[in-house]
Amino acid sequence: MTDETLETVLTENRVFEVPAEFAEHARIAGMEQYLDMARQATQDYEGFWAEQARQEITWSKPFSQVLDESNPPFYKWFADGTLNVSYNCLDRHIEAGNGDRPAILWEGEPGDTRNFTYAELLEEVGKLGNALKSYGVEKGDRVVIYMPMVPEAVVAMQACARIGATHSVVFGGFSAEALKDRIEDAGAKVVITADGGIRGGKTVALKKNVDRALNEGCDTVEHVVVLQRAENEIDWTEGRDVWFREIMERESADCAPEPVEAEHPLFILYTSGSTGKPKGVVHSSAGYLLGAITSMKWVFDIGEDDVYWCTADVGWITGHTYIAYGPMAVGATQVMYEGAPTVPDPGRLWSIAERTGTTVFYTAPTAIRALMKQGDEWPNKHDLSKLRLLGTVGEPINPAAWMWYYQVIGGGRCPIVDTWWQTETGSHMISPLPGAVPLKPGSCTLPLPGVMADVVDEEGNTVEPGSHHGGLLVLRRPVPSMLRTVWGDDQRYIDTYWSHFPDQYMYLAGDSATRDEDGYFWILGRIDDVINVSGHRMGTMEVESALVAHDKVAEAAVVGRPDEVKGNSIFAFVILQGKREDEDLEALREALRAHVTDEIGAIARPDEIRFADALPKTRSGKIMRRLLRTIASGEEVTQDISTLEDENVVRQLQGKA
Ligand code: 6R9
Repeated sequence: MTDETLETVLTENRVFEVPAEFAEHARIAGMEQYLDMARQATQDYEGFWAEQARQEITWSKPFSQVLDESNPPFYKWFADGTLNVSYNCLDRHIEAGNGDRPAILWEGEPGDTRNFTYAELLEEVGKLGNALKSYGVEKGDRVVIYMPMVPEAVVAMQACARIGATHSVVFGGFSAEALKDRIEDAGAKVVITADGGIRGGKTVALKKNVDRALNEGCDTVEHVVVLQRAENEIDWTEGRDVWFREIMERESADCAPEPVEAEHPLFILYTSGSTGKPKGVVHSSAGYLLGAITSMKWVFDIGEDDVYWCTADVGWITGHTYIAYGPMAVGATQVMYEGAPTVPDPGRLWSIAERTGTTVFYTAPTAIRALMKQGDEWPNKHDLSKLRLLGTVGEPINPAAWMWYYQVIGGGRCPIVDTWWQTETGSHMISPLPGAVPLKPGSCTLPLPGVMADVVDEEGNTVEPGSHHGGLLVLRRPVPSMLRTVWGDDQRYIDTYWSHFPDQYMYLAGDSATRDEDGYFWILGRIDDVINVSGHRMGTMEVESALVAHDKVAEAAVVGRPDEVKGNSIFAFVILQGKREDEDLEALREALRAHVTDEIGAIARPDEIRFADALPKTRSGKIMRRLLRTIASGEEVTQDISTLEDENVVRQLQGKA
């Protein structure tokens, strides 16, 4: 934890009560109701979740078992029940007479728009489901989705769910190399992609990346389904590649939803960890869906009159739970936007919010900070009076950005739900329920009912709220929506999340946190070598391995440096194979940045690269990362560097020698 964050936590004492007008219409209104639910969950944990699961999910076959803890930490929820997630997201709304309800109001970056009702979406999903089946995709087979932010990305995910295939969405900003690793790890049979995506006025060459990935391996892939979006020129492999719209034309929309077991893997989503290799986080069907539904209702307070908008990309967990599944499962109307928030000007999001009458808006602190920098004039040009609830996710929000969001965007009338959760937890874990819990800027406040979050010391003992000490953020009980394993690597699942405390199974989130005297949680940061860049997790080891893969690099160490907009920026210290004097360092910096972009994607591109003769290491050979973080932030080095082998290295790393 940085001293600065702890400082904020200890000095931020503003409290924003629930606006009476909001509480009046809220699903969960008043602290009493929240506490009541939380109490019920504590008293009868399984009973609480079983009741939610019976109420919120339409089952093909009802479950009789609730939580199976016989083989920890491989927990199972509702294991003898069967269901179909796509049925729960589409058919059941249509059967209830809501087929004409708008499901997706989509807007492309150039300004083109397309809307889908629930009935129209089901047709698309059915056709694609049938097409996938015609390519031999069966229940349990993996399909990789590498798409821009178009409605077809959601259609693709739902189509997999419909036939029981397990999807793995790869963010469109990842490189061919990163895509290849994920396709191979998942062993995908089909890849669904587009010719190109449109972002920031540029075309992202998705199909080209797929071709490159497939040329280098990925032997399991039999077909590539290509949506035409950017109309850029692409290569074509006859027999393997097929056009999305062509296959849709020939398929029937009639595709029966395949009932699957509650624990059937709905998807795999790769995320960064402490090692160089991304982890394939595996999510279940029923437990995951349940978390998506309950949080849509409790946290987003979603109702029939809402127009909901989550600005995340479907390539991240937020886009999975809060675009592709959650809003669909509760039958909401949602906005989906393809492009950059600043095209054609920094008022784009506010203009879309005005035109669509957005009522619930969910975005990341990094976006808020970036738009805040552009000035109030942009939001002020638009009528945002329909907004009633705002949300944030991805990283701690600093109080200044919180206040701007609250006042300038929310007009001082909309609660802000600061939602703490992770790829691994599948859905919100700690967040205000907006009609019940008073807000404090910068705090994600209290756990949702049924979430046994705690802050503990190294031995696993609770750190008392109000003690002004930080600790490890844990979940004391498994929740229905959390990951089931790491794809193909059960041991890594055990080691990463469940092995920290010797005699007990507690889920280790990998964040540090503290609680104030009201029991409010304040997230302080990661405890592992993961940095948070623009709300996205980036493993420092991943960037380091990309750098050392370059033939001029001998060694590299990557740390995060506090950044006003991104939260953290990527700072790399690089040791060359040859002599520094022999290189054009500026050109090499550019080459290394391009190299990392090629290996991982633009999100991993180092903002700063500093060359030195050696890295600071202890006598036992460990890289002194804390020292590197101090140096990267430009702060004075006050740490004890006497264990350092060569003290002169510090001056070099500071750029002074
Ligand atoms: C949903 C998502 C998870 C990590 C998590 C934490 C950070 C997310 C936060 C937050 C403070 C919040 N994080 N939400 N920190 N306040 N409201 O972001 O998933 O990409 O897996 O990242 O992000 O460090 O551990 P993911």
